[in-house]
Amino acid sequence: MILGVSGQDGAHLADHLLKNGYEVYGGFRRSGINKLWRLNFLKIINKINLVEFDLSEPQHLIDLFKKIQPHEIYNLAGDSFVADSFDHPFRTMDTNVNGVLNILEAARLVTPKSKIFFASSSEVFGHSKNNHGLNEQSLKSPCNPYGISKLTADNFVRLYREKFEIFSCSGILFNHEGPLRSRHFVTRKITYNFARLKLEDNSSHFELGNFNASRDWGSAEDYVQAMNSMLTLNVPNDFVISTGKLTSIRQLLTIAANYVGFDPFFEGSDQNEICYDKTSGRVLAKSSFKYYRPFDTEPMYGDSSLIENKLGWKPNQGISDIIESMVSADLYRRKQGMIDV
Ligand code: GDR
Repeated sequence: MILGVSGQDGAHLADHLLKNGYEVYGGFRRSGINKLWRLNFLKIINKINLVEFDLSEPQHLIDLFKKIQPHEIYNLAGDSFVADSFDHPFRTMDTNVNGVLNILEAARLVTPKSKIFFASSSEVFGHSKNNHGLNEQSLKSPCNPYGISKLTADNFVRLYREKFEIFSCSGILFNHEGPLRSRHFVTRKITYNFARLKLEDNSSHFELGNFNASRDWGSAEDYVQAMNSMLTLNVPNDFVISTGKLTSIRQLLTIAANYVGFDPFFEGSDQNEICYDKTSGRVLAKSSFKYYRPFDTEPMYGDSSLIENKLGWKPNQGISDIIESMVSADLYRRKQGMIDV
């Protein structure tokens, strides 16, 4: 059972589980009905048993688990946009902490033998002093409401594991991207706009925040495989899932621009930086104060040696593969006029 099947990770995980012979129940929120485009894009919508769910209703989850009796539960639902969490701290805590607690309680009462995966985040590390090569033991010091909500949820996941012997574990996921990413996130914003700039000669440039911002970016397709393999263990454990490599926004722009045939050239700095096409002189992207985060997380990268040693998982796709596949999907969907928000 995947809670949050309509999101990027939910769709990829459903696809992965179906390919491995699972019967998949996909939980989606009533308000998410218009977001099922990902399942259509992967051509799996008719292979999943879709069920409505509500993380905020404990009794609803209890009834659902009673009816379905899931062997494995993946919680990929919740608030995921870090910048928004400053404007909605209560909602973030409610969804990401109470939602997790409701799942743990429902499983404890109804299906105590279910194995449960929870999606946590590299944002739990926040302002760690040494933020290079972060692993399961590194200091956790979140610096935004989203990171605090994820760390609190991780503590409940561990508590239920230790006190109630529930098989519950957290994947501490660094950024992970792919063609099914929503446009709120910077990688997809870039690939969506380069497809637009490529297909429409007269279209205008787009704006981003800080070109120097960098992240440890992996592939969502790779990361859902790690989630699934974590539930094959006999004893649950939390794992960091990352690539160990940092890439800046400027590098992402370069990869996407080259892929569609532009010759990217950067001028200026900070909030005045501009990315041009050197050949035509056309402005492609500009940095703008509007998209700067007042409290952005410092660049950090992970160390996934533990999951590699214990489960043999390691990332397959590099950042160029990921960005190129995203631009390619955006070009295709734009040409087809498909809905993909
Ligand atoms: P993040 O992803 O906050 O790391 O969270 P996002 O893609 O939003 O930002 C990554 C970095 O890019 C910078 N940036 C911009 N970001 C957005 N969205 N839009 C812009 O125009 C822009 N310009 C620059 C940001 O400041 C930031 O430094 C993701 C989510 O998937 C979380 O749910 C997950 O937990 C973490 O990754 C790990």
